[in-house]
Amino acid sequence: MSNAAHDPMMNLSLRKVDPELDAIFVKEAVRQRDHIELIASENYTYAAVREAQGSILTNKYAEGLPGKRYYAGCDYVDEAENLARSRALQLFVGSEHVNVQPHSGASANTATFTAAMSPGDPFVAMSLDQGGHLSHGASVNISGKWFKPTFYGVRAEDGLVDWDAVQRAVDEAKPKVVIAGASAYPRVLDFEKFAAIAHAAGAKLMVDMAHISGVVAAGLHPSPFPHADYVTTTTHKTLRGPRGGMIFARTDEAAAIDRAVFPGNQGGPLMHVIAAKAVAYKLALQPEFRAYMQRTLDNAKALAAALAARGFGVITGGTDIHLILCDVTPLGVTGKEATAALEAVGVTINKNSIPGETRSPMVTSGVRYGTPAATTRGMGLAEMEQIAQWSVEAIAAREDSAKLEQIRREVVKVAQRFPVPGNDAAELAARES
Ligand code: DSN
Repeated sequence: MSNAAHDPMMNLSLRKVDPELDAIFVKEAVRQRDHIELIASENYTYAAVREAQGSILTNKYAEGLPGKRYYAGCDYVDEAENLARSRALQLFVGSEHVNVQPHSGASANTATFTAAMSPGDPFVAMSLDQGGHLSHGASVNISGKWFKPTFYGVRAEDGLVDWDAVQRAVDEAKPKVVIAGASAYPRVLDFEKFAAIAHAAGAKLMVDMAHISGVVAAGLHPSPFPHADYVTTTTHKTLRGPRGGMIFARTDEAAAIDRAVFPGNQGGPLMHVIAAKAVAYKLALQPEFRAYMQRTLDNAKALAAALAARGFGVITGGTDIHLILCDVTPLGVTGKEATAALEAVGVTINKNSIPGETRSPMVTSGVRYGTPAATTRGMGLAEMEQIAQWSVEAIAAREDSAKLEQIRREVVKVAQRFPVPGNDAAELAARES
């Protein structure tokens, strides 16, 4: 009996099985087509990555590591995971060991914490409101509940890492781990200097390169290797792979990291996602990826300059990477108001705290822009200038719905000139309600 005869639902398309959900996909595809995506942590992944991520590898359980699984039938998923591992090590020159199983950046961080520390142990990290990440010790996160963070930040006068504060935090806390890495820091992080401070205090250096892993892979940001003892990352931001995480470690920390991922923090790895990571790493090794990353950084510099020219308070005066942090109070708005005005015209950014922040995280004085997604669509310097102009116009017109609608139509026209990978424009137009 064929599977279709046994259960006719097995081989039907999403459109046939679940029109309600399919209609949501169409709406999201239209949103992606008609909006300009400038959230610094987002990107559009490759067709080949989506193919691997939607593949039959989702059917397989494979607890353990290649060659050492708890289930039979893992020969081929072992091959896929080994490809992901060897390509990751090739991509990040100087790395020694990698675990490609973490489901996300936050779970990679939690696993690393549990490998490197015991509950109650002290560590040092950049505070969330100065550019750090939730999983680096925020009181609402497991990292802040189970471990003991002491924070450093950036200097109020120039927005750059406050090295005196880093040293002070290390002297006071006597940490097991120092974390370097941020979600809203637009400049190069000096990993060598972080390593010198951490190691002199007998601490391990953990670098969270989630935002910049694509920039590092392309050789356009100094590498955390060989300075860091642990390096965590997501795989879907500048690296442009599937949504997920991974952890690099020195050889002598390899077993502890592997145990912390499984069985410490996770059960079965997502083999379809691991296969998709392998595809993304292969593509990141190509010269086209380096060229893409260079265009992303060129766009970010151009956008920072164009925003500054229109009155945005660009923190640190510019950017070295793919993201820009701005104080919007010189324009007479909060981060929340600026984000809402831009969303109304189809330009998607996020509100963000800025150094010396006085407002709550739900309001903020700043916004964050990023260029990885728009650059993947093919946008360039002219579009960056245009985005800055729309930004200032939308903020000025935030109470004027007719003007906002006029800008939104201009945004849609430009956005549709740059197709979203995976969106078939003709099919989408036909299905749009
Ligand atoms: N949520 C991501 C960001 O936007 O930076 C970090 O995980």
